[in-house]
This record gives sequence, C-alpha cells and structure tokens, in this order.
Amino acid sequence: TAARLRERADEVASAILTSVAEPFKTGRVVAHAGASIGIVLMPEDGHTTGQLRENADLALYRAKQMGKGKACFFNAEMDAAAQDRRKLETELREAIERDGIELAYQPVVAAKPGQITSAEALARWTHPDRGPIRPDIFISLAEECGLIDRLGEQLLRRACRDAQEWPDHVRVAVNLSPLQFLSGSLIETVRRAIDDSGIRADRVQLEVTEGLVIRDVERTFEQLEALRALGIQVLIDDFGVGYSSLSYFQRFPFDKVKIDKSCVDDIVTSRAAKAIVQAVVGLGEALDMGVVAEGVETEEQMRILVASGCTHLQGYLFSKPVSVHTLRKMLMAKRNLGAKVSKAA
Ligand code: G
Ligand code: G
Ligand code: MN
Repeated sequence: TAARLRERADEVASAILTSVAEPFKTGRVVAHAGASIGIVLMPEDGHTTGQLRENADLALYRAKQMGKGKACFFNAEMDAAAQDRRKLETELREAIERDGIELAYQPVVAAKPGQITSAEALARWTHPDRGPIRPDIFISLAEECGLIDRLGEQLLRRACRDAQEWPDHVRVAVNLSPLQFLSGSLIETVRRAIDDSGIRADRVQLEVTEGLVIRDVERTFEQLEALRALGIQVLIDDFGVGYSSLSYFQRFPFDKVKIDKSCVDDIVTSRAAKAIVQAVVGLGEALDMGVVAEGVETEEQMRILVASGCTHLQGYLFSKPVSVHTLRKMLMAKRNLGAKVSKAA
C-alpha cells in the first residue's frame, strides 16, 4: 500500500543518512560526510521519469534548506513556490534565447539648458501569461541562475544599436549587475558591443552600484579603469542608500553620480536629505563629476534640486521610461522636457 511504501522509503532514507553520517578514517584524519535526500513516490508524485526527477529535486532542495542531513518527501503544496520559481527560470531562459527581453528608455535632462542629454535603458519582460514582471525580480533571477552575463550582453548590444540612431549629443546609459564583473569577459563584451554598433564610445554610459565591490575590490577597480580606457563614461547609481561609501571616489573617478530616489523623495521635508544632496553636489564640483537626481516627481523637488546644484534630473516629472519609438519621437521633436527646469535654474 501507499502508506507502507512511504514508511519503507523513510526507513531506507534514515538508514542511508545514518550510515553516511558515520565518521570515517582517511590516511591521517577522521573525515565527516553528510547527505540530504529528496523522496518521490510513484504514481502520486509523477508518472514520467522526468517529472519524478524534477519533484525529487524540489524535495531535496527543501531538505537542504531544512539544515541538511535530512530526508524530505515531495509535497506539492510545500514545494509550490520553488516549482513556480523554477518554471519562471525556464521561461526567462527561453525569453533571453529569443531575444525577448525589451528595453524601455527613460530620459535624463540637463538642469541648465533643460534638454534631454541621455536616456537610461531599463529592461522589461512581458510574460505571456503573467504580464509584466518587475525588473528587480527577473534581474535577480537572472543573477541567481547564471543568466546575467548573457542577458547583460544582449541588452547592452541592443542599447548601443538603438542609440546609434539618436542625435549625436544624446548618450545612452546601461545598468550593469555587479556579477558582470566576475566573468572576466566584461571589457571585451563592452568593446565588441561598441564596435559592432558603430556608436562613439563616449556616448555610452555604464551605471554601476555600490554592490559592485562586494568581491574582489582590486579586480573590480582594474576593470573600471579598463572600461574607462575604452572611452565610455562610468556612473555610480543609487548613491546614498545601502552601503554607498565615499571611499569609492578615492579609488575611481566616476563621470557622474546618481543620487538615489529615496533622497529625492524626502528632500522637501527632510533637512538631512537636503544636506546629503548638497554634500554630493559639493563632491561632484570638487571632483568634476556630474550629479544626477533620480526619481524626480514634483516641481518643488525639482526646484530644490536645481538650486542645490544638481547638474541633471530624471524622473516621472519629465518622463516615465518609454519605448524606443516614443523616445525617438521625443528626440526628433526636440521636445524640451526641461522647460520647467530652465525657468527654475
Ligand atoms: O526599471 P525599474 O524600472 O523598475 O528598474 C528596477 C531596477 O532594475 C533598477 O534598480 C534598475 O537599475 C534595475 N535594472 C533595470 N534594467 C536593468 C538592466 O538592464 N540590467 C541591470 N543589471 N539592472 C537593471
Ligand atoms: O536603480 P535604478 O536607478 O536604475 O532604478 C530606476 C528605477 O526607478 C526604475 O524602476 C524606474 O522605472 C524608476 N523610476 C524612475 N523615475 C521614477 C520616478 O520619478 N518615480 C518613481 N516612483 N520611480 C521612478
Ligand atoms: Mn540606473
């Protein structure tokens, strides 16, 4: 019977775990090994070997999560979240293979003349059943399942090709994941994307975040120097949250610093937020870095940011991220998104 089968599987699993956990002698030392076990029963947990193997793997995953050295039976309810994730992972992989992740572009305007000087490329994935998936979700999924290099390269290449058709003074900014610095091939990937698209290197900006220096600090800064040597601009993104450190500016001359939206959100009411913005502007002036305020939503925020000395502004007040077609039209029409900025400045 099924109950008897279950009991028997449990006994066998326990026996395996006990015997594997037994210390054993090698030449000189006593070694310890361990195991985790995922169990499926046929037919209730699946009819095909593929299905059974997949479900056993989900049960194994949960056994490991429970602290290892344990055996778990597959449980459709308990393993639903993991299963869901795995499905999304497969679908993301397919979307990347089809070149199906799209780019939206959000303009950045200069505080002085008020014109669009660049556009930031933002990844967009519309899932066939689930609709739009938020980029923070699928970017971190891509990071976790080893797809970020491939996706990052694909988006960079597309952004360079798109921007190649824009007016010459408009730059394109592409976000980089800190993990893209680990492969060792980033510089070559960027160089090829620029060469193949024919875009002038100084029209390409790469946005990096503070997470960038999580691992090998030396190698990271070497790569930033090498990127710089290609002629592109390097921006530090989301500055003012997380573990943003002033020491980065000692290590590397960033072209621009982007002040995180959370500082901008509070700038009207919080003296601290205002002081942080002013401090970053001071840093920017001393080090010849542009200062971009992100996530600007109201005119009042804009006035304070411009008066504080931010050189560039980005946010819904000017434009949401738009399709490449809409952006092209905005650029061609020379629509002055920053008309309000010019007045304030
Ligand atoms: O696009 P918003 O529109 O929701 O983006 C959410 C987050 O995802 C932001 O922190 C943004 O930097 C990040 N992001 C968007 N597109 C990309 C991308 O192409 N690559 C990487 N690494 N991050 C991206
Ligand atoms: O981390 P990064 O700065 O790359 O993230 C950009 C994110 O901020 C994107 O998700 C983009 O859609 C979002 N964003 C840009 N401008 C605004 C804004 O004015 N308001 C809000 N709420 N989000 C914004
Ligand atoms: Mn960004």
